[in-house]
Amino acid sequence: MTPVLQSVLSPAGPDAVLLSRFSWLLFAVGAVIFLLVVLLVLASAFRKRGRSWSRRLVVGGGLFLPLPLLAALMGWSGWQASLLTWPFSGTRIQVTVTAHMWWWEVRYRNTSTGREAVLANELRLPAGERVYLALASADVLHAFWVPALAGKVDMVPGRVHGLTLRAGAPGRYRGQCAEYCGIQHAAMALDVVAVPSHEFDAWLEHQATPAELGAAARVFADAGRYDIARRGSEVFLAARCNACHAVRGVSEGGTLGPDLTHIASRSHIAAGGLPMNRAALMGWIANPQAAKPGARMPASSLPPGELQALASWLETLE
Ligand code: HEC
Ligand SMILES: [Cu+2]
Repeated sequence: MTPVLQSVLSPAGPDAVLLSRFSWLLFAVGAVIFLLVVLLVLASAFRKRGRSWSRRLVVGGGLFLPLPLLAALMGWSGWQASLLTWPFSGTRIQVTVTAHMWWWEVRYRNTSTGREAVLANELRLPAGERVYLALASADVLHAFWVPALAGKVDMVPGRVHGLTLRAGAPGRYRGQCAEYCGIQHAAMALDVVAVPSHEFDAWLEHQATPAELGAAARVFADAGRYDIARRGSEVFLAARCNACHAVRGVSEGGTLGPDLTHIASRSHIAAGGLPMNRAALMGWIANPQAAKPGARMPASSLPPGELQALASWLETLE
């Protein structure tokens, strides 16, 4: 896997390649014009009195040179824009990405099997395949931007914007909300992971299955830790985490916060802010405001034993 990438200068999809080539062309032409203008200014500053050629040069260079150049660039940019992937919703995999203050809800629908899967802050794609994204917002203006794969698309409340994305090669890319949406706008990252097609299908099938209550037994071979993890699911319900969070197979319906059914299969929590491990989970659940001031999740005052049981259980939800 390549390192985490969030740069328009390392394009990894057809649209990003087009955009980056076009940006370099604009930069090159702009640099040439700039140099020419500097030369003309110098020439006119050091001209000998009484010579009229420098005036003609400035008029010609300042007017007649830029006009055809800019007109040509405009024509070129229109042509390049027409080559960008047109949103096409007939793809096998369709994903609804809904922006929330300040995290991403990612909902998959496999159009051939009809199966649905919900996760958060991670978008997995089969490499080389076109995937249709329906982009929406649950609250305010946000914008979807994975610089290595495609251009930005605004997410306007009450509307659905289409984007057809294709990652050229397996790898890990990074997306970021690109429209100011409140205090934690900068901490609203999206992990984009492109994997080989067969891996993707197995992954999606797994994400679509409800949480396996016996998973704790498999993960923790020793009985003591297994019991702690089992207790975690009881604490989850008793502490009313399910008012906002769904763990399919345990409690459904909570939609104000991320779906936690397979939270341990992701690399980060809190939209890229914290790594996914038990210590980070315990810190987050005890006081989300410490890591992400303003986050729309209240602190909880669970006794240390219950907090640990809860985090241990979440850690088994792979
Ligand atoms: C009032 C609704 C609400 C309640 C109650 C709530 N949460 Fe949250 N939770 C959220 C929101 C919203 C987020 C997303 C925060 C962000 O990243 O900005 C979140 C994020 C999380 C995350 C990180 C998920 C991810 O994939 O990034 C975990 C884990 C979590 N909550 C666990 C819990 C647990 C355990 C409880 C019960 C003690 C709980 N939450 C109670 C709303 C809630
Ligand atoms: Cu934002």
